[in-house]
Parts: sequence; structure tokens; C-alpha cells
Amino acid sequence: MDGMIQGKNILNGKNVTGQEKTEDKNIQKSSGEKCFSGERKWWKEAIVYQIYPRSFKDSNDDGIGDLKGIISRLDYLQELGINVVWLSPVYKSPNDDNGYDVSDYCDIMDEFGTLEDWEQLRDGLHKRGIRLIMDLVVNHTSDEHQWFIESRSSVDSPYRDYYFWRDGKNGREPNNWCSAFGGSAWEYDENTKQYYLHIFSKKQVDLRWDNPKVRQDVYKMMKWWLDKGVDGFRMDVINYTSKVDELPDVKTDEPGYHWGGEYFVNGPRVHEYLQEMNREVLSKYDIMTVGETPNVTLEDAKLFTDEDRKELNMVFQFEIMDLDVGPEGKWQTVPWTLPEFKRIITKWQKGLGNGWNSIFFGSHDAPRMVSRFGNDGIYRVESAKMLATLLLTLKGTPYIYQGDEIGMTNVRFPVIDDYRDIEILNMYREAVYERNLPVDQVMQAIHLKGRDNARTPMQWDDSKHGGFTKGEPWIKVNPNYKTINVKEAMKDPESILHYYKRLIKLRKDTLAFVYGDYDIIDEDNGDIFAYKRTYGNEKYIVVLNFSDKNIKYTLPEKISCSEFVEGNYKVDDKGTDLLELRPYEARIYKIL
Ligand code: TEU
Ligand code: CA
Repeated sequence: MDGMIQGKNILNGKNVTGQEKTEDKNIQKSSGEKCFSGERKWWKEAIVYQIYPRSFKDSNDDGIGDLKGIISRLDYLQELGINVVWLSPVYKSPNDDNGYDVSDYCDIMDEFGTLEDWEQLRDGLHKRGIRLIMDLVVNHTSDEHQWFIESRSSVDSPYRDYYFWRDGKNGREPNNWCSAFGGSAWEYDENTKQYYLHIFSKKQVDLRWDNPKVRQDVYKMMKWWLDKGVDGFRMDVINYTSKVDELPDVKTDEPGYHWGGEYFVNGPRVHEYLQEMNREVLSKYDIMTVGETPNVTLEDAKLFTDEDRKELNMVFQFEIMDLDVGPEGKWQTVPWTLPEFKRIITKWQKGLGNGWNSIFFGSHDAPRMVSRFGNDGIYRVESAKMLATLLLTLKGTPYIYQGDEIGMTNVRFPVIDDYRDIEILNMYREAVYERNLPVDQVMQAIHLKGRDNARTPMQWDDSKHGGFTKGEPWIKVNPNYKTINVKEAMKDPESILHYYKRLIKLRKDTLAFVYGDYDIIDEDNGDIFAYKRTYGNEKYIVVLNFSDKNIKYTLPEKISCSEFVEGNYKVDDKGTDLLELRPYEARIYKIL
């Protein structure tokens, strides 16, 4: 078929030796070859691995992961087969929110190492054909950033309106907005007798993007990193950057603090800012961008990712992540059904038009995907593989979160003192000491949804602390490290890890999984998630049993003349249309 691309993934290795950005020797530029979903792009064919550096690998036994630790594991990443690394923030930070509070964008956090270490990491990745995207945290800076130190020094500071400063109102904060981490979104500054805005912690001060000087300083910093060879950015809450300037109260009769999202989520000038950023920075480099955009709808996402609008390549949407979130918010877990899950996936697979999806089911902010969407008990291995099959055969760029490739699970630390995340600790304090909720109920909510579930150290082997550190880890290792670890997984050809490797290779070799059309099959089925991927005359069918039941299932689509390509169980009923699916069974068929 015209436009049909034969052959392999264009992202086949990047050899960049020098510091300067050299031409990709092996990677064809976005080849310009046409395919069904528009022009081929390396970032559409990428398979991203998210590293949370604090918890990945500690090289100097201070109990904190670091850049040299990551460098020591580059061969592991290469053997896994991923071709992009998203590095969570490594910039100088007081770590109020583990690096998402930046005090110097152009230097490396003391605990993580030095800029030279970072350059060694960059070169080590590039040498292995792996690109590096950095985490751009520019909705806010740390209160220890020089800009804020200047800004708070005097009402006449040239940096004063880099941030939102307001007088109090009737002896209280300027408005009734709450912080995402509890309490008011305003902090009073004695020195200049005004309040400053912080949507997150009081040490994460919101930048005033309406100020062109803020934007220009951000763009300058971005270019500094791009000229050092960075291959793109994940942009932290980038859709919060445009606030309604009046910063009005949330309209409510309820006392207390309320989420002001209506006045800053996808705010009035956010697209103007991103188009300016694209014009002045992004368009000048062959890079990948993904906006982290909480609360984004499909309609919003079309505006952010439509290639003709020249904003971002893709966004993280949270409709799947919010599926089990109750009306009271994330700490209230409600049941979800597979048809609801499938409807969301299908809506996004079919609905982005000229945009591009990101696909993820885990991150440093979420519970472990096998615990949340699979079964982390007797069917941990099968369900982790089944979820991996979904992650790696949908249309969009897949993001693997560190540790999910070995099926790491949620942790259930018995006491709050074992937890580290500011969001967890603030919620616990408010729930137990201010609202007098029962401790066991609060701990249950933390066990289900706490971000530290994903932040316990990577489990490398069965030695003390899972081989993450020989020191005392900054957060305890999940006690199941003795059996769930990379060393064990490497030895077992049927491990989750080896399954991920096979799926990653399959995706790299099969452009139908990247560019092919997606069509749901049997959308209302409560146990089975089945869908087609069609690319020219190539057609694949993926069948996933999301239940712990044995299910006899006949696909509406005849598959008797098909080739079984991959799955998480041995399959001996090939060629029949009646599938006897086992608990959490995943199968991929190529229709001949
Ligand atoms: O997350 C934004 C965000 O919406 C999350 O904080 C989310 O509300 C929360 O994690 C749900 O439990 C980004 C980063 O990914 C997160 O780690 C930071 O804490 C946050 O921004 C502030 O930078
Ligand atoms: Ca360390």
C-alpha cells in the first residue's frame, strides 16, 4: 500500500560522542516517510523508561540513588531494549518534594552528583542508542531559588513579579485556594508583609508566566540543556502555568480551602505560552516533548498535541489514573469496571485526531500498576505481563516506570514513620490530627494510593536493601525484594523482565503497533479486553483476560487463520476460534 512502511523502527541507535549536538549517525531524522498516522517521527516510535533517580541505584552508599548509580546500570537499560530515558528532576533542590522544587536549574543536586556525572550519563545513554529527556519543572521554583530569594527581598525587587504576591484579605489569605499538598495555597512572608502563591508545597512557589521575563528566562535555561544534548522534556504540570490574573476565590458557601483549578488548569494563555515556547525553543531542535497535564480532557489534549498547532508532541492524561478516584479525591478509592477502563482507552485511541497519545499505567506519582490494575498476589507474574502487553501494543508512545518491568508491587509499611512523601505526610497529619480519622483507615488509604508505593528502591538482587545501596536507604525497600528482583528475573526465561524484552522487540519490529489503527472488539465484555491493530494489510489482534477466572471466549473476529505471536502462557489451542483463556492471560495474534 502506498504510505505503507516496510521494515524496522527508525529509532535504531544514536551515536553521539561529543558534547555538542552532532547529527544522528544512525537515526534517520524524522524520515519524512509517510505512514497512516502522518509523518514518521522517532518520538512516536520511542519506548520510554522513567527513572526516579533517588530510588534507582546508589553508587556511594549514602542511601540515596545518584547519577553514577544510573551509569552503572546502562547496560541493563540497553538490554531491556528501551530507547528513551525520562529522568525525573536531578537539579539542585532542597528536596521538599524530591526534586520537584528546583533551586538551580543549571546544576545537579548534591546528593545526585555533578554536571560531569550528568554528561557521562548522557554520553553513556547516547552511545547505547538511548535518548535522554529531562523533567522540566517550571510551573514553580523552590523558595530557595535565587529568583525567589531576590523576589522576597523587597517589594521593589526586579524579581518581585516573577511570582504571585498579594496582600491578605480581611486578615486572611488573598483567596480560598488550597494547596495540592494540604492547607492554604498561600504563605505569608513577614519580610514584605504579603502572601505568595504555591499550588503545591509552600517551598514550591508558582512562577508568574504572564511576566515575559519569566518565560524568557525559562526558554534560556531550556536552550542551555538542549545545547548540552538533551533530547527533549517532560513538562511538569505545564497546563497549570497560566493563571486567571485576578486569582478569584472559588465560589462556594463552604468554609476552608478549595481547589482553585478552574482558575489555572488549562488557563487562559496556556496555548499562547506553549506556541511561543515552540517557536522560540522547541522547533529549533529534533526533540520530543510530553506535557504532564492533570485534569486534561480529550478536547484539551487535541489542542496541546495537534501537530499543526506546534505546541507539544503528546501529553499525559489522567483519566485511567483517576478511574478509581472517588468524589472525595484520590484517597477515596472506588471500584472500577473493565468496560469503563476500555471506554477511556478507546476514546483516547480514536479521538486525538492529528495528535499523539502517551501510554502509561504507572509513574513516581502512582501506585504500582500490577497492584492497581492487575493482581499482586498469586497472579502477579501473569497480570504484570498482561498489563505489559496492553502498554506495548496500543497506539501512542509507551512509558515504562522503573521496576514495573520486574513486577514490583505496592508496599504496606505498618507505620507513617516509614513514609517520606510530602503528600502522604501532610495528608496523614490533616486526617489523623485535624479530622481525627482512625489511623488504620488512613494507613489503608496510603497503602492503596500513596506515591511512595512507586518510590521504594529498585530491587536489583536479594542482598540487603535489594542491592540498591550498602548504606541505609532513604526509604525502606519493599520486603518482597528477596524474591522480586532483577537478578532473579534475569535467571528466569519466563520472568516478567524477559517478557518485557520480547514485547519491546516486537513493538520495535512491528510498526503496526506504533502507527496502526486501533479498533476495540466486544467493548462491553466485563472480563476481556480485545482490540485490533491494522496497518495496511497487516492486522493484529490482542486479547487480554483482565480477570482471575478461566474464560472460554470466542472472538467475534475469526482468528482460525492466524499466527500466535506472543503471550504470557504456553498456547496449545492454536488455530481454533474458541479460546480457553486462563487467569490474566494475554495473547497477540497476527491475522494471516
Ligand atoms: O505532579 C502533578 C500532580 O498533579 C501530582 O502532584 C498529583 O496531583 C499527585 O501526585 C496525585 O497524587 C507533578 C509531579 O509529577 C509530582 O511528583 C509533583 O509533586 C508535582 O507535579 C509538583 O511538582
Ligand atoms: Ca548516593
